[in-house]
Amino acid sequence: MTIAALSWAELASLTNFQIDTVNGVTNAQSRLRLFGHSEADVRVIFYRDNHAWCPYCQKIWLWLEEKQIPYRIEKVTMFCYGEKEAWYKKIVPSGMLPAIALDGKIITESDDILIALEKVFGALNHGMTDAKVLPIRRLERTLFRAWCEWLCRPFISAQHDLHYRQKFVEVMQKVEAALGSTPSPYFLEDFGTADVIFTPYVERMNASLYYYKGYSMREENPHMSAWFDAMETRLTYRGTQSDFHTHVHDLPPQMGGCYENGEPQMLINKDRVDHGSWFGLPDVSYPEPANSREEALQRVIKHRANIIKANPEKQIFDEALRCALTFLITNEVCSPPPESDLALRYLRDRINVPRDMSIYAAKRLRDALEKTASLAGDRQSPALPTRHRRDQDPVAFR
Ligand SMILES: N[C@@H](CCC(=O)N[C@@H](CS)C(=O)NCC(=O)O)C(=O)O
Repeated sequence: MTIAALSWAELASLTNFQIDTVNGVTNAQSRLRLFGHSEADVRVIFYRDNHAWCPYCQKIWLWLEEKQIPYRIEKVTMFCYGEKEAWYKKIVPSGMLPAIALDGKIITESDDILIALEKVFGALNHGMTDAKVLPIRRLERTLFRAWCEWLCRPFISAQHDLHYRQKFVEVMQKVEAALGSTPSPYFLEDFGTADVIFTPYVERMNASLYYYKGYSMREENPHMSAWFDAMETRLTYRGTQSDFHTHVHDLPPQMGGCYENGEPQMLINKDRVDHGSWFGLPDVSYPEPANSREEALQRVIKHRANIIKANPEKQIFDEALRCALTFLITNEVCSPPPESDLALRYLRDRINVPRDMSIYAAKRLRDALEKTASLAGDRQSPALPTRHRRDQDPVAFR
């Protein structure tokens, strides 16, 4: 039994999802964060990348959210997906992100930004220059370099790959020891700056090594696993958290290439991240919220005009998309128009977390798009580009 696609109005009546972007939980859609303060209290403008791909921006974002500092957000295009805004180049000629304006003064370089913010608003527990934090900051950079060497050097041989894997695992053992040295799941006794510093890249390491190397960082390292679980208890982190699918496809143009090792486990992982099932992947471990389908539905309804316009098969996509959303929200099978498999998979491959929606909402939406697409055919859309991501140019969505 299949049902007809619901209309946009019918779909809209099936979601009540709403968030308070200004005073509510951490979210990627907000342009202003007040945490109960008034707009007159805003002293910080935070310039971050439009898609929330930039790791150094996530560091600043998480810190501001944890400290509940009132701030305004200005979103800027990264070179890898579009043209840098002229107004931003006037403020920051290199175009680099992140930056902040603090009482009107522009500051760049994420570490300098945190140090400047600490001077005005106080540290997040142990601060950037604390004697306990400094060695953890150095360890983070050591892990970062070991990750880059393994992931971003062209694959030459299994032996070569194994060499860099071993070097990475050696540093990872030091991270495990550091995490295990306090009773808390965090780097120090309590959550603080050290955890914020580690967050962006371990999230990206977890995704990329799973997909390109068949190595599950979160599952293979018990202290790291407990650290991720603890981070996910924080609504601040959940709001900035991305997923495997987003990261593995946003990293190649940013890193200048990510290289597969072709091992059997890697091939299994890659297929799973690209084609599903997305449930149970080690990119998240907190339980799925009850309203994840409603969230996905609300987000698509809000942006449907642009989502349809950006689709290469826009003529048939309106109905196909309504079919997938009908299935998403009612769990009733809805047959999409013939040959709409490519159009549905085009969107499946471009849902971004947390830019578009939270992690479980994205899993639900990808799942509904894939299941609906499979009723129309088994054609896969062309692989996502790796040198640039201009398919994601925000200009198309303004
Ligand atoms: N050392 C800098 C690094 C910042 C950086 O590499 N930013 C990248 C994005 S993560 C950037 O702005 N690249 C220019 C662009 O992609 O448009 C910091 O810590 O802030």
